[in-house]
Amino acid sequence: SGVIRRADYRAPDWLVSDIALDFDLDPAATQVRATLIVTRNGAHDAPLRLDGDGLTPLSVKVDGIDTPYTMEGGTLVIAVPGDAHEIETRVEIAPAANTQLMGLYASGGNLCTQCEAEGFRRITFFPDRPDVLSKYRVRMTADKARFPVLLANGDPIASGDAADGRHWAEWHDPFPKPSYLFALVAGDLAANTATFTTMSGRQVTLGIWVREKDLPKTDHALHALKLSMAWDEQVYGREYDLDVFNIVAVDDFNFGAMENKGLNIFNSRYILADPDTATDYDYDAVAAVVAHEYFHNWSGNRVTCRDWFQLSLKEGFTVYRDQGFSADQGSAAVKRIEDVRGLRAAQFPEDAGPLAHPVRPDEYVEISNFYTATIYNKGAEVIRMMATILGPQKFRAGTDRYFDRFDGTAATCEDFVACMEEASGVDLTQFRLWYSQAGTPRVTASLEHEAGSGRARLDLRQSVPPTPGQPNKAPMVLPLRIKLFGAETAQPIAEEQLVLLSDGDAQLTFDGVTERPVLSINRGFSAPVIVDTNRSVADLAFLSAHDDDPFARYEAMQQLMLDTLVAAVTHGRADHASVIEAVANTLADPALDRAFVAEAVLLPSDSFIGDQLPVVDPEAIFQKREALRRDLGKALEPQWREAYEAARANRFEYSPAGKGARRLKSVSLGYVIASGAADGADLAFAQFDAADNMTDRQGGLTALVNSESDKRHAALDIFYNRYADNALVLDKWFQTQALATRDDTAAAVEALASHPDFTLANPNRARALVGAFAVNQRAFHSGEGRGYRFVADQLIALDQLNPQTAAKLVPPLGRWKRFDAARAARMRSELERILATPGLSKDMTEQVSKSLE
Ligand code: BAL
Ligand code: ZN
Repeated sequence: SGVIRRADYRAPDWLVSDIALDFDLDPAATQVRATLIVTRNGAHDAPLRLDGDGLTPLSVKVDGIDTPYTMEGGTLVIAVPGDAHEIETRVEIAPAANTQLMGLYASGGNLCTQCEAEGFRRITFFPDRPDVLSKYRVRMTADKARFPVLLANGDPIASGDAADGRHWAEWHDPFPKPSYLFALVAGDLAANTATFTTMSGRQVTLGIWVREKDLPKTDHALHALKLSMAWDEQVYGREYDLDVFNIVAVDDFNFGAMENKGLNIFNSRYILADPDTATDYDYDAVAAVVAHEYFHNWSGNRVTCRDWFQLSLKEGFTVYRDQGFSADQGSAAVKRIEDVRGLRAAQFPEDAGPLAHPVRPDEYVEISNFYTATIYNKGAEVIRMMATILGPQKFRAGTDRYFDRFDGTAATCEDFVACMEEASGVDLTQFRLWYSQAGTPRVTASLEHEAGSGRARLDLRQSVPPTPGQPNKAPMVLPLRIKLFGAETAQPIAEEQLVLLSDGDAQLTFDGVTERPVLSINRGFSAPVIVDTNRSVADLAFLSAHDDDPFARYEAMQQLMLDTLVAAVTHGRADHASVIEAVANTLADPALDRAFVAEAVLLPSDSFIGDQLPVVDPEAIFQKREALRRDLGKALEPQWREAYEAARANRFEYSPAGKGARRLKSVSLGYVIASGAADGADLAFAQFDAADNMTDRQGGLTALVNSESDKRHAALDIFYNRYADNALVLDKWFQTQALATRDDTAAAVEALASHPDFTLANPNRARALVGAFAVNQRAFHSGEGRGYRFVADQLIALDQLNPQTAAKLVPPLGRWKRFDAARAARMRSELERILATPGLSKDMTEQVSKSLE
């Protein structure tokens, strides 16, 4: 059945201590010679099996002698007599024909690699599993004019000219690594370089390699790299270990970036940034991804994963690390809000749907399908909870122990947790359920106050929902930061405490409570759970004005908005007064930073509102949300204009304050337009036209594209022409239209699929149009299945080129159970049509068949 199970893990039969790779590079036909030093691992007589995918051996030698072999599917099987041998294989591959973007491929005329998870087997025969660690020596020969720069992992050793206008370079990586971290790049590239001095005084040469014309856009990434290197020394005591650290940006990339040892390869969208082409969001993302990949040098590379079931060992931990880095660069509160918003947008629906899986999965068909929000973002929350439970010193003692003990080896999630326990003395036995049980836990919290006795009682109850393959769940350890405030005095009744809810239910009592208490719970989002409380509108409004935990304050406002919108969708109520008052108070509070205000006054997204309802009604949600937006816009129009004007005069500066001002400006503009003000479209066009940065320009464009104003056509044309030669900005042009809230979005998106600049061959472009449209809840679900058909057609076509990227776009169609019967039937029938496509990839087959269950 092709299912790989965690329980079946066995240590490798053969180890490879060293590998020498010799590449004769050519886009059409690259020759690869690999020389492996292999040793038998344990007492067994199994043959040597080397994974291959689409490879045909040109020759196979054992200890220098041509040797017979067999092929089992793609795997090369060689019966070898002894316990230690030198194996040499030769293959020819065609990078230019590689549309999957896995293995060695061509992008923008350059050659590059992507090997995680199982791309190395598309380059050469090898035991392509993360627990086989080898020292790599790489020699590349290529046409010097076409590929003047030759890079690989580790440190450069030697280079020189060869015959016929060719040249060569040799690189050596002294750190044993798994094959998924192998990389090479050959291209016409220029570098922005700098030197970093590590904490022990070693000099490291940093290089960000891009097309020459993009060099001016690399300063932000280079700066972020230096900050990351210093941060990892200060916060985790981790130092860089090679003489060079190179990053290469490429336009065609499945992931965001890849942490190959000493040679990170990035999707160019996470490297290139300047004010004219990158939004504040892009700037933040560049810094976060640069940090993330850099941090992998320890959490991923020096200590890697035993098998792919342990993927969250490196990804969850590294996301937690990059979140901490970003929090330290700007507003920690806003960063937490952004991260939780992201978790709720991507991971909560995943955990509630057909593709739900534990942070440490038990089985998979195609590992590429498990680079998910659960592995990454829920995984990061699991690490965060351990840090919360242990406290900073013990957590740091735990990470020190983990890095020291497992350096140079392939570890498991269990190893990490055991280090945390040993370093802290805290028993994490029950906590481990976070690794094995899928589904978002739900907490019910109800606070009762007896004015007579002055006693308050908080009842807590938890439940973990069933998920595929896991019908019954045990209670988990939920770290809940809790505080009570007095409704009259706004003073704390009880100081914050960390409650570890580990039973199905628990009671807490508070004595001497002389005024009505208001509950602040899951402060800082201390546990990644859904909390239902019996808090009234008045309580939520109170917290939105007085809670001293910024996240809890934001959360109270969100809950107030959600309750209002859910009541509107469910019962047709339109009581907007409380939300308007709470938003007015927040806007008027001079103590709050602008970025926080912008987050707090933003309504929950259509899809998050849908997640609260038993059956999602996309049109009703959209209309009720628009009605609240309109009322907020009208009631507070002077305040929105004031907030807008206050931010307008600022010149661009990338800083937390500048970003906050721009964010509030765009949000305010949205509300001014929502109010129906006659000058709304003019304001938006003026902002679009006069902008000195992409955040404002795209903000103006988005407002126009969502409107009925004729100016939207002119703005789209101007934008297109201005950035016609910039692929990353054209992605924004496609995406803004795919996310539009207009009635005709589905038709517009279909037309855009025939635009000369649209291509499925580039993952960023495919995601910008197809991926964005599929998460535009109202547009995707409009038109009696038109949106579903369009997306299914695109996925079928994309699967032919790039199964990994296609399979990642399946989840919106897989959410059919959340919709009414007519929509569900149409969505299912598109999934069935995809599944019936001849030659469908393993990636798509797994995602689609699970989505139909
Ligand atoms: N390891 C794949 C890309 C990333 O998570 O960094
Ligand atoms: Zn990662």
